[in-house]
Amino acid sequence: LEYGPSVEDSAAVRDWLARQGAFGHFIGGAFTEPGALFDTRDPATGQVLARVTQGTGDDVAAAVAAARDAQPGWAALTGTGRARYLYALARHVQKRERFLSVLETLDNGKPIRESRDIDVPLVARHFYHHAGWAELRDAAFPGHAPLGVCGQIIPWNFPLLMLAWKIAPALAAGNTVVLKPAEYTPLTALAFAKICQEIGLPAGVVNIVTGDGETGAALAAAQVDKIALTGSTEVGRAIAGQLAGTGKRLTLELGGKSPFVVMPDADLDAAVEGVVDSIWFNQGQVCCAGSRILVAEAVADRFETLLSARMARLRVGPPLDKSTDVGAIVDPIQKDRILSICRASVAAGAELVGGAAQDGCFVAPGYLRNIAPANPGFDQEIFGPIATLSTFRTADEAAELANNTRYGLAASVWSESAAVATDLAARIKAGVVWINCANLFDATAPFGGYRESGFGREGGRAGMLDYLAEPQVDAAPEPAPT
Ligand code: TXE
Repeated sequence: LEYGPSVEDSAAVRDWLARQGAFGHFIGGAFTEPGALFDTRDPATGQVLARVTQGTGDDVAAAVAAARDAQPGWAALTGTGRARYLYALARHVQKRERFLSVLETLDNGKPIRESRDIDVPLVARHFYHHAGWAELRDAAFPGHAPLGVCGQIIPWNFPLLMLAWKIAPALAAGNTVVLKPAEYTPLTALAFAKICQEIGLPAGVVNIVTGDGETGAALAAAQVDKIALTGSTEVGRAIAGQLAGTGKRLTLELGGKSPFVVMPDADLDAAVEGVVDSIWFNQGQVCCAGSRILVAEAVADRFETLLSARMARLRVGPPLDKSTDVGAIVDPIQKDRILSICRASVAAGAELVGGAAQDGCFVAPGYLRNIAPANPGFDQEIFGPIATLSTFRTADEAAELANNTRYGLAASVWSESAAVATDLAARIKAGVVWINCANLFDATAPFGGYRESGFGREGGRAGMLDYLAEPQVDAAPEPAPT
């Protein structure tokens, strides 16, 4: 594998960061003067990468005002007019893909292979797809109007991809946006702001305000028409309370504890690879990670032997190294959180295989076995590279265990029989059920949850509808002449 970003690229990206000095917000098409600053660090080394502005209520208000001013002009463009900008964003993300994937890996700690081959290509794909929706909007959604100004709050696990999931449909529908990236990973959003300038996106259509949860709360309180959050269930609950009675639209994409069900007739080698993609991808910091492995008792021993052998071959290491499988956890706080849920699970009777804490922000892949549904690790989102492993005897029991959760974001079912797989899939309450695969994403497929995983959909037609207002119901039509 002699292509792709290398350590030399990382020196170029660090130079670029050093030249920027401190970052202000991106408001009305320009970067503001930096204000009170906070550090964003490389979790793999602990080094400060850049200093970024903590957004105040006034900053948020200025960004919302810029978005408000820009919205009528943006909505008045033809669909083809808006599509041209979305295509340009997609092409420029592709043009800068090496830069963006190195920057993402530095700020987040994910393996470069993932940011290069998954995150950044999916970002471009998302903008291309939604350029199509911009052109189709009036034909596909007659009478629908954009909502206006959308406030968007995103997490740190897929920083640029979550930005694309939020911004692309909002713009395609004719809205303008104020987006707040997560405090751990603001850098690719700021690089994206530079791309908006580069393609000549009209000022105020995209505004980026950096900061922590206080900035997010200020955005939810501002004069916006919609809030879209991807984040923790706790923050989702707080924002839902804050918005109650305001008439603002809300979509929430929150946590999960998704089942990964291995039926007795599954291809076990393939299922083990599925686990790698499911819970050891992105250090397990994935809302739809298949974090609860449920395996048929008849094949459980064989499956576990294959699983532990595969796990031992995963390389934990420097995220910029192309041979790394498991990179750094985003922040020491998240590492502590992972370890504390593991400790509580072991104290409650589970056995931890692998999963050792390592120096710095690293945790080896692992899984909790002998874990009862009452164990905290069975129910709590660990959000790290640690799965749970339990067994079932019948398909009924598999369905019951799969649904034994307060979440409902995703599930994955493994069987060589289409009938067995589809029967079980239909009985699992989750926004997406993958069969013989896991963590596959596409811009055409709506993504979202049930229960405490949130509501609203992102991607495809359903995702567009969440950025559009229902058509006005006209006065009763004239009665037909008799
Ligand atoms: O999330 P937060 P955290 C889960 C996961 C993880 C846990 C904690 O289990 O371990 O949450 O992560 C902004 N009003 N997920 O604390 O706080 C915040 O600044 C408005 C799953 O990092 O929810 C950031 O931009 N905004 C999840 C965003 O919310 C607020 C991804 C998410 O941060 C706010 C992330 C407030 N009061 C964590 N407080 C997923 N669904 O993938 C914080 N924010």
